[in-house]
Amino acid sequence: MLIETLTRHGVRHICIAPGSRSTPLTLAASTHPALVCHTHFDERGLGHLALGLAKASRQPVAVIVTSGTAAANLYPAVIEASLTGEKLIMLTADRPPELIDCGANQAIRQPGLFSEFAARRVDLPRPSPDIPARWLVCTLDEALSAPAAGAVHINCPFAEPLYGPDDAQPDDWSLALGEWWQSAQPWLTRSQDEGTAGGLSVQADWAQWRERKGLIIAGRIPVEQGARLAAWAERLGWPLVSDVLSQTGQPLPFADLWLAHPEAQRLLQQAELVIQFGGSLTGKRLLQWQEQCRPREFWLVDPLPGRLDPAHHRGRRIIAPIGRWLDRHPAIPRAPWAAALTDYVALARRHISQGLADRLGEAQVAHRLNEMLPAQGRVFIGNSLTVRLVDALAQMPAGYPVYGNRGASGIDGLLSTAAGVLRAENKPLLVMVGDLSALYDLNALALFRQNAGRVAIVVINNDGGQIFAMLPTPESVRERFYVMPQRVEFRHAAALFGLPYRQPRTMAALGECVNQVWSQADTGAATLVELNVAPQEGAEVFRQLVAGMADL
Ligand SMILES: Cc1ncc(C[n+]2csc(CCOP(=O)(O)OP(=O)(O)O)c2C)c(N)n1
Ligand SMILES: [Mg+2]
Repeated sequence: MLIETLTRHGVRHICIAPGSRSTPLTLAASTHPALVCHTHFDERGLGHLALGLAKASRQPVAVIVTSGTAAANLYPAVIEASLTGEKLIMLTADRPPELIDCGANQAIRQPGLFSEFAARRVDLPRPSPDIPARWLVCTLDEALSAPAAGAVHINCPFAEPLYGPDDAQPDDWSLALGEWWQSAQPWLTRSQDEGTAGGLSVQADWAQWRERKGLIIAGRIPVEQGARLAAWAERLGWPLVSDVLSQTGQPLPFADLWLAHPEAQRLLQQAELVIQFGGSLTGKRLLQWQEQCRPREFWLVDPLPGRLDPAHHRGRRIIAPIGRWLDRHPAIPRAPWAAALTDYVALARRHISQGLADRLGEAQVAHRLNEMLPAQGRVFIGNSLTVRLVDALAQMPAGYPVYGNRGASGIDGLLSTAAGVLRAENKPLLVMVGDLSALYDLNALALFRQNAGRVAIVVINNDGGQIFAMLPTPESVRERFYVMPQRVEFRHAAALFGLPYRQPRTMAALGECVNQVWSQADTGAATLVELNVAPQEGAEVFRQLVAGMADL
């Protein structure tokens, strides 16, 4: 019944790890016709797999794990979802109360395990005929339809026997729900009267503001809204400075470089209104500019609650879906007021091509990323240097879905999250991660053995966390305590999981290699592509590009 209730809230994907205590949940999920079951033996990866599925499908995704540390391993995914808003439903099987705190095996205190990071929490009692079924569906419906973004934690104690009859056999207790079983609706539907204007308030002074000099910052934005935002900004004649996850097509690309130019900064200071859509800005110069700008008004529009503005601007925090907000705030055609910015973009573009030698390197790969993207595909970009270089040096096509984990920016579940993105839509997928990130989540390669879409996993092996070579880490201890080079070759990892492996040595060979993946007849296993690059070169080239930009 619990599993049936989930489907009434749009759950289609459910991720299951092995365990005995979770048997009633697992068996109910496995026989439910509306559910696609995904499995993984590692709960940390499983949580991230669900996160990726939720990102790309935009639906709530459920997870089933057994009791003990299995449940605790979902923590990183719960935290990431709390920051980026995906709806995850974590079903943690538990022992009944009489087996807690008394030395019973695999029994820990699970209620409240995720603390403030769970958006909602339901501590179920053990199943009992004394508690009516309508209580259970009502309680779950209420928790699952709550507007809070992030993970719902449902702790489910089960006493033995665990292998008895399940939901599939109707009994008097569940039959008490009557016609609910035949319907497709929740027992309790929830609606909130959101007031006037189609549930969205309009900024009363918008008609005046749109006549002035505005500037738009685009952070992380859902894919179909990025291109719309770009069109809206263009009509207004307002510059749009966008992050790698903005999906806007970055009409003014390479912002992390051209913002290093003092004249470009001065020009932007003329903006009277700055509107930021989406949080999580990646580029250092953009973050710095956003922090120090003092427009007459600063608005931040995003459906997620919370401030989302580390610079604590005085202004308006507007909680609204971006597309609907744009509908309510129509643009009027105006001539661009900062047209000279395109000169700085051109300057940055020339500066990049002059600064990058024609050989295989991280910065080169980032700059030419869109040549490698599969048609109608998706790209998942790992953290650390990878995302910074792509943010600064690439121009992603408008509306091309770009994914990443930029909430808490962990390197602990990137491959698993990418596997979730893949499984949500089965489109071709390019994954790009650093070597330590890949090692961290190595057993996620088990999720890439059988795929319905073509996949290339590009591991940029610069021998350790070379982001730390870009930061002012103390040189004497940099290698030992920060970079931690592992001197590994990923050929062996690919072999362990039976994945095809490539190790291109030139940019041309890399291009050929990924194109081969996109054009191969069979899907099947993902190809692991290892790029061995000079360890500190990516960080160093980037540092030089930024430094040189200021002098142009
Ligand atoms: C779970 C987690 N632990 C530690 C960090 C801190 N951290 C950020 S980047 C990084 C190094 C990543 O190395 P790699 O994946 O090789 O990327 P590179 O720096 O070489 O681009 C570390 C340890 C983190 N973000 N997440
Ligand atoms: Mg690295």
